[in-house]
Amino acid sequence: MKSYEVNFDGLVGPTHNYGGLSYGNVASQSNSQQSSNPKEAALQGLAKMKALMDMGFQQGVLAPQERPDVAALRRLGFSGTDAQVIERAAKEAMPLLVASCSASSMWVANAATVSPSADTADGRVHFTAANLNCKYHRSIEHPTTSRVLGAMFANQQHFAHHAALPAVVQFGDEGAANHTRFCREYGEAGVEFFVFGRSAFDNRFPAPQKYPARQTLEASQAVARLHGLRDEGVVYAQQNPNVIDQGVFHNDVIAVGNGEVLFYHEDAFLETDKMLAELQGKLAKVGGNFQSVCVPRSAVTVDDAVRSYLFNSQLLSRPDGSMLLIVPQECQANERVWAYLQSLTSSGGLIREVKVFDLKQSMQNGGGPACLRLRVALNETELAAVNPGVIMTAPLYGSLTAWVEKHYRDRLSETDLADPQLLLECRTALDELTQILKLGAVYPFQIN
Ligand code: SUG
Repeated sequence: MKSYEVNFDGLVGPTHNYGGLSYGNVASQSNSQQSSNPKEAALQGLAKMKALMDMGFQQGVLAPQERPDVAALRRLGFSGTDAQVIERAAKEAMPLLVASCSASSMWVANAATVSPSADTADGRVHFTAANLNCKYHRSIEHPTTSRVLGAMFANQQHFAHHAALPAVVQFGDEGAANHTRFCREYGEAGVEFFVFGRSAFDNRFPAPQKYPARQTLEASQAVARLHGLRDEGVVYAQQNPNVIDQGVFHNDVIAVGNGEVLFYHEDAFLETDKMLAELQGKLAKVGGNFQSVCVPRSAVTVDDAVRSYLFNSQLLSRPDGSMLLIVPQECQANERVWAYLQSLTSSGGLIREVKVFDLKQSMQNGGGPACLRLRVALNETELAAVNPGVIMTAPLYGSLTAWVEKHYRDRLSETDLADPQLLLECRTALDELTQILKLGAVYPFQIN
């Protein structure tokens, strides 16, 4: 049976703004308080989806969340009408209002961890929504994420959904941003690679000194158990705490994998040789030939990687077996990174082509091409069971761009977030979106 990797990209929501909310994420910190352009952000994301679809890749779309999150503000003690809740929060606790307005659900690599059916004990595709427990503005995403994923993958025979792990720091889980899967074919059993930043219960593992390690070993292990993965199909590795302290807040800022290939920076991991040997051995057991491409620090520094997001690229398999790398334009702007990419694609290896995208609006909050997509490997039967409303087509692209043009502002600054009108605009837009994507009622304002 045919199988595919389907990229579901997060559609940027109408409140996209630069709140400076993510300590440890260099871009989020350095662009704090700048005014944003939500319309441009959404169109940049849609252009990437369209381009991948036009290149023949399977592409889907994942809906943004309801923001401002009035229900979250109510849980923090703000009361009255929805407009009063927003006005009071603006007056008494602006940082909480900013957090409740974040469009961070666009970075759907953090929405969930997904295991394809070929890896799981019950032969279903498993999803565990990420608790994103490290940052308040992201910790409020998972209930809606679960409802949206449930509406997209609504067939119990093929899809199993797990609620987010307990919302405490010991089980900090950032979803697919710290998870990669290696395989020969997407529909065949593979090796799932979980990368953690620290251990919550075992102090033999070193931890970063400056910035938080968002993903714990214990969270990764819990997800592997929930999904029914075999020990022989799982490899755990620790992220180098020194690179977390340099701004590598997720593993997908320093490594990306696809098929049988891991593309990574020399400083990405601890005990790299042991990890590579385990990946090689376990992939060989399912008939795969593991290959790694290490980018030396002499060619690209960790700082270059953080600024350019070289590794936050999408590594895609083409029908002839070669691979294509989708990178943000910041890679072209960095001389060393661009020179490295030229040498990589001309070296006769598997990665033959680089395509550059302008995702500046998202990049300025630390989200590159890979952050914006959730990969779901599906066989033909499973793909047919996905809600067809969320699969990208030329008409859907047309509807979504028209929807963005109609509803989105082209400038948003912190003071705009206090405008109750923004809430009404967002709800009107999202109500229409659920009809376009045929999701049913998934937002709190549609349910309560
Ligand atoms: O969680 N930025 C996101 C970026 C997530 C990128 N995702 C992956 N690497 N997979 C984060 O730090 C910034 C929001 C603000 O500051 O307004 C933010 O949440």
